[in-house]
Amino acid sequence: PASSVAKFQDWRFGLFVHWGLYSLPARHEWVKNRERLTDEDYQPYFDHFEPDLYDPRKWAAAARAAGMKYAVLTTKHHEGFCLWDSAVSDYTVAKTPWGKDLVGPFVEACRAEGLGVGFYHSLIDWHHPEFPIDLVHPQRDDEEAIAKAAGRDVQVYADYLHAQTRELLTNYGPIDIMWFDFSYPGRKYDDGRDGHGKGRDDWRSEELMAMVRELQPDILINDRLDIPGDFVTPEQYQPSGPMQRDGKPLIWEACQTLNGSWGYDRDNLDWKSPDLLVRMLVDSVSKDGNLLLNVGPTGRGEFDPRALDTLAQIGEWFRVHE
Ligand code: FUL
Repeated sequence: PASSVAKFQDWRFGLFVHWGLYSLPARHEWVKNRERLTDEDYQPYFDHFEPDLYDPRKWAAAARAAGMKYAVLTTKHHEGFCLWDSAVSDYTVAKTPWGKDLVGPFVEACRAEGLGVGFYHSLIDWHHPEFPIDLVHPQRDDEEAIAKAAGRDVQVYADYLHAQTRELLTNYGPIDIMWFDFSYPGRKYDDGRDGHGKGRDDWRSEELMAMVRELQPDILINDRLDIPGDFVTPEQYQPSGPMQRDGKPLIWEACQTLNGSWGYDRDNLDWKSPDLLVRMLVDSVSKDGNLLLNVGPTGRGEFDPRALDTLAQIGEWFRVHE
């Protein structure tokens, strides 16, 4: 709806939060993939997931003070771990030592701070038993795993995806943004074999989008379902001007990291300066877009002091210039 678009464009600046089991190894949210980790290798992060420092009111307050107007949380990233107590999965926070929902307190904290709320949800799932081993799967080089996975049915996974999306958009009140993520296209192996890349037919994207709109009539949906959405999502780059397609303006939101990684990456020292980030924000706004700036909380659930300091300095820029 036009009113949701107007609100979104008025917000301009949001917080992206990438949080999951990968926050424990603290070396990029693709760690399972990059290091070809098996479910078994990855299990210790699940068994030790206990974010005792989690206080989303602190996150929301830091976002607000930085001039941000909305926040988008990863309810599930590619690793498949669910930050809420999903009825259709055991691979959830409810089954870890922490034992309770993380999404509800996040939504409440954002609302209390006057922030809009969005859910990032991965269409990729490196844990689900029916998610095919495609060319970009952690087990892509493991012949035995590939042979075992031969009969996997992505439609069973799609049912799961739809059921989880329904839970998320039913149980937490009004949600402003649904940010689906699929980051690699369907491809074939060099010898022509199907690489099991996925797209709209695998996710049943039209049906999924219709359900999202039915459950949350005012929501905005991004463009990563392999069908057009309400806004487009340039990732880690700034477009050269106002974005458009066929001569018509597009609603857009650039997403950017603090240091190149979305998940907490403790030893990565490549931090963008607050000055550069302010320039990125000004650049986005001057081109009629939004900026969604990411923080990857630690495994214990707090923002790294370097992230907090950066947010505070952006807030200081607002204080001086607003
Ligand atoms: C990408 C994902 O693969 C990254 O891990 C991150 O979530 C980014 C925002 O989208 O496509």
